[in-house]
Amino acid sequence: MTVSFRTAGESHGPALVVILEGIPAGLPLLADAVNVELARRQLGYGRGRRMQIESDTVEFLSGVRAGQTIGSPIAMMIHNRDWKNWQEIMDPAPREGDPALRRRPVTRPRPGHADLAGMLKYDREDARDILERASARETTARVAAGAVCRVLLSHFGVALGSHVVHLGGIDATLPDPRPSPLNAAADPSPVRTLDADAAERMVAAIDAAKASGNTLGGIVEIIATGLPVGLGSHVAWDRKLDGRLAAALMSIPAVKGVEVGLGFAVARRSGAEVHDEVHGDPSRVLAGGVRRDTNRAGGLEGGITTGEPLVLRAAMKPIATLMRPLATVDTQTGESASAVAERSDVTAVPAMGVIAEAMVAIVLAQAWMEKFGGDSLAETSRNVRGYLEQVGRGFGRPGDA
Ligand code: EPS
Repeated sequence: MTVSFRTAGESHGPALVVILEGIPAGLPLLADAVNVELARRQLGYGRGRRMQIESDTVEFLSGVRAGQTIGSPIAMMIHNRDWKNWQEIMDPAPREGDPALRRRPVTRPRPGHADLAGMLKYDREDARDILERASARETTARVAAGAVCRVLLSHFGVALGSHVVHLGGIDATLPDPRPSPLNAAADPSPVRTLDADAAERMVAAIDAAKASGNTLGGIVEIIATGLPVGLGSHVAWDRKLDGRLAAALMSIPAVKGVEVGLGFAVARRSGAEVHDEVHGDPSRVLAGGVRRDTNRAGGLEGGITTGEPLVLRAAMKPIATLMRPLATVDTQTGESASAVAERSDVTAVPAMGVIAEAMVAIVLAQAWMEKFGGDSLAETSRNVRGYLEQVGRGFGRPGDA
């Protein structure tokens, strides 16, 4: 059994739901562990009024009893408070007088959004049928699934964090080493960055973008520590963990690029400036009894974790809803028009970091359960202990027969 999940729900529908499978029985799990992550996702300077309407909390519908998982699918629901304002427009049942009553169709698709390609593909005359699901509101349900995966990983000493390294043309100066725990340092910042001076300039850039009806993108770094060597595999393309992490991050709305370790910079350096030299170090059990001088590989070699911190970056384009709209075509008339300008965010880069942590947690939990298996937490723990005993023995020492 591996870990899998599926979300459902529209941005202005009654609720978002997610079903998460493959979490072993016996994992202590309280709603608070999910709610903390949902709250983190709602923060960040540059969000629109919607975040004042919502106050996301999870309801467990199945899979958890008396504060523990029971091995069955974990179904979670998060209500959309804004739904009360959209009941007529989002009503699943036809209403008298349709379609006139349900007017306000969106026919001026936003360049850069799923609106236009989605309308053509799904043969819909109202872009709302596309944008409701394409909305980043859906990431709430992913963060809920990621929060549970995070609880599983943290049981084994794996910690995840993220911070904003670039926003709207402003680079943060990065402390080396990064603070630990990372989120305790990043979360208090209004833009989740570790550089207070850059944060001020980022906030000013967001204000300026808002004043001119524009939007901003940025880059976040995600770090996972405490992983053992050996998650993922080199043996098949779809088992390589770097590819799976990149796919998961690229699936986040508006993410357009992913880097592992040095990322694109590797192409400009020689081999001696890219690869991490290795020495024996029996004290480093998680890394298999070795130490690397550097971690330019970002914790992955051959699609397998090395036991060094996993370091990823995700780049987000500016949000496609501009209050000073771009040129588009009106799909009802075929005439040139200005794109629809609905209430939205100026930037959601700080939130994207939280969502990226969730996606990374889900992929790592998948890889964890593939590697160690187990229907109960006790069984998984036994398997982890046995494996760490094996790799912790290091090289040049006798193993089991
Ligand atoms: C979004 C547009 C805004 C954002 C929304 C994503 O929502 P609305 O159209 O209701 O103002 O606030 O993000 C969320 C609701 C959220 O929870 O992150 C979009 O079009 O993607």
